[in-house]
Amino acid sequence: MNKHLELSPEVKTAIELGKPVVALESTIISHGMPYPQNVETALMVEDAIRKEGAVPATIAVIKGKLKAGLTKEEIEYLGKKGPAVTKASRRDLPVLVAQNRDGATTVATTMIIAHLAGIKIFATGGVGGVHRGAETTMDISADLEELSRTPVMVVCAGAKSILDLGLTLEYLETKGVPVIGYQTNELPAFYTRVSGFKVDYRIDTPEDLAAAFNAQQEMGLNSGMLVTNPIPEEWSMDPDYINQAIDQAVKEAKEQGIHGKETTPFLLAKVKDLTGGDSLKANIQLVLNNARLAARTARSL
Ligand code: PSU
Ligand code: MN
Repeated sequence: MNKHLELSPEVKTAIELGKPVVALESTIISHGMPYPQNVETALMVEDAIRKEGAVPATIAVIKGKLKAGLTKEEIEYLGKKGPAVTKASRRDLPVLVAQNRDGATTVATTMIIAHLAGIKIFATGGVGGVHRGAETTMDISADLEELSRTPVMVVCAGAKSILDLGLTLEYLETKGVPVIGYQTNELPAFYTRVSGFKVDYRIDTPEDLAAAFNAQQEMGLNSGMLVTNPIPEEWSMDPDYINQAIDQAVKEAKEQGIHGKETTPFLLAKVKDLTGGDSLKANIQLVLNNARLAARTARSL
């Protein structure tokens, strides 16, 4: 085992016995939702995974340790501290670890740590991608690069249209990352079930998702896989309403000169402010939905 890695007793036993384990990220806790809903959601998601017969492994960097499996206290700590916790993507790990610091893991770093721990699947809300205007800013999330090089299946609800979804798909194609629609041919756009873009393949069962991932690994392709699971119909939002809020958020980010790692958290918080509690409710439900699908898929991996 990697010397920087620390597994909780529950996660350690599950991995040793070959039981299904689902990784979860922590930037969604610190930067993705407000307190206390972030902590409530993180704990509900863990429960949902247990109910499906799998073991949840929430991932974060705590005092320089790469942790898979957090205590309730650690989740509460990350949730309460919120954006004051360092948002840790791939490039942040060396310094945080060497200096025994804390970090909330993005999709990229959650994949890295899951893979080090031997966990094959990870559930979250939305992934990072190519930002609107990236042709001049070059703002492209490290999540996409990670998907191309780390063999972990990421179950999400698509990407928010704070991003340029078309360019995000182009980038993933170039990098050889399969984009799968779960029971859909449409790329879901987080709050909505459709985006106007198509996925590469539609797969309809957890068993078939697992088979595709297993084939990828058997061939030694060593890349990740992006499974996009549409938000349940009853929680999906009106596209005009949510897209107006997103356009407004993108405009304000530009006016205020927000850039670098602040961009995504700024946009997430703005969209939430502009739509009150509506988008937060949808967000919570889609994460739960992804956790359940990931747990069922983990059983077949
Ligand atoms: N998109 C969301 N919710 C999130 C994130 C993105 O809808 O919580 C978080 C995830 O942790 C993701 C990160 O990995 O933001 C991407 O940040 P960046 O664009 O700076 O790479
Ligand atoms: Mn960025």
